[in-house]
Amino acid sequence: DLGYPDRLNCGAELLDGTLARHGADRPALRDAAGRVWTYGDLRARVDAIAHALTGPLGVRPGNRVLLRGPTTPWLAACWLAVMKAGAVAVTVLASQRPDELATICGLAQVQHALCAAEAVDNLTKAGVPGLRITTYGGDGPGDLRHLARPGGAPYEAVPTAADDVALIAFTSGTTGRPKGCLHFHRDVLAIADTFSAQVLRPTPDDVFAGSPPLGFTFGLGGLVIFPLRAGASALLADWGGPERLLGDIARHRISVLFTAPTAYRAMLPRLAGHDVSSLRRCVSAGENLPAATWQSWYEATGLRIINGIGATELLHIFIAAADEAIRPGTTGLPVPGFEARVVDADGAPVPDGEPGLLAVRGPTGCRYLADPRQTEYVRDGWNLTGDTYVREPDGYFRYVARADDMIISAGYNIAGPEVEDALLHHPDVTEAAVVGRPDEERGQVVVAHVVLRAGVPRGPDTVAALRAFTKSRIAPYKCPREIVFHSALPRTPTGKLQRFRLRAPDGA
Ligand code: 3SK
Repeated sequence: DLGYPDRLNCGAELLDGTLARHGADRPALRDAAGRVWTYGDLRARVDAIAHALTGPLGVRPGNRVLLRGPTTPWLAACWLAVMKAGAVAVTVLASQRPDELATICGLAQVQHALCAAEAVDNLTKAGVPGLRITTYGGDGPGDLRHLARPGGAPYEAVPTAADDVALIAFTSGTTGRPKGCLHFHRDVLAIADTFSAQVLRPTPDDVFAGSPPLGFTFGLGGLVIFPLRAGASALLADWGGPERLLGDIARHRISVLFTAPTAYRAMLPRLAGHDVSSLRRCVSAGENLPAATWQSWYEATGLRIINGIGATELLHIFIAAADEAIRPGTTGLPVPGFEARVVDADGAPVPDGEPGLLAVRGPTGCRYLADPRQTEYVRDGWNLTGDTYVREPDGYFRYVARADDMIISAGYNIAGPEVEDALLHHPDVTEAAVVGRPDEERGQVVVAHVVLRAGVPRGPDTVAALRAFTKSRIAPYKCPREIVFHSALPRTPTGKLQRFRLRAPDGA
């Protein structure tokens, strides 16, 4: 029990509560150009937006407000204003196309949108009936820049109930079918008071940065909710590639980094020449972190990546480990406040050491927005994440594969990620995805899709070298029969690998 009162507004807690504890003059958010908003500046902007929302824009508590734009302090301010106004934020990715936006607006019954002026075209093209769109960061008279000038009266947050819906987050869907997940005001604070406070343990002097967008709850938590709850600050800038992130780490003295395994791999060969000495915490989630990536980062920086598994359904990370508790190659232990277990197809726990489906429950539990798949993914209060895991006898949870990604070849069960980890230990491999391809004789055969380091030839010698290397690390029956080279692997807008695309007959 996190002991929250019945009346709780997460926006007021994150902003007014933190400001009362730490003062108005400390830095809160900074943008890509290095402009800093103190907590006082942020509150003035948020309160002005909240007044505009509930005044001229006509937003009422419970109304759904779509938020769309690149990662900037403005977007975070809009989110906080929606929270304080007691409305419901529907967060989407800036990259989402008109059709996707129309679907989301329809499912979530969105009435209003706050949209970065530069991103408004696709939203207008979505043609959502009755949607009232207000831009920010533009010049027009109806833009929030004019409607919400800081300096007016403070905005008294709407006294929402702790279990009023604050946020509808859509899963990016590794299989292309998004689902809307409802989260309460108390859930927003719960992720800060569990994973962040108890595993990450930030201090008010920390400076956060990372790659996930705010339309992905990994980013919203790691770059807005966690720093604000801790009285710390965050750089809010779009992902501009590994060089840019490394430059930002040095320039802004970033101490807490949130990103995904691919970004750690992409930064590794570029570390020389960049000062990353300000980093003290590196978090990886969004995908399984192979032991090879953890090890290489540790050898290059001396920093132990905090691996975690999170889900939009649970809002943020629910299994992780930090510092001495880290066991590379495992995800870690349930975050305090969460319970996890490994179950069979009927929901019965399987013995330690045996693979099964990961089930989790905790303070942020999952509720889908009117989706018949609720019963498929949530059983008896346990959320089935769709991952195959093993619970080791010491209680650590080890990732095996996405549940539908197990390869069965000639009667053997093969976990693609184990083969990927073996390939990633090879210095010429920068990305690997291993899938099964139907085969008359064996049921399936193992096919590796690989991105090579720049300049490495894609010929048969490389194939033979990679196969021999893999065989030296894992049992021969797990080794790829075929290796296909790519310049990039297919990913969702939030960076998750889309193995289903690689399994398609053309393997595109
Ligand atoms: O979906 C994920 O992988 C994730 C990871 C960490 C935090 C939140 C999410 C949604």
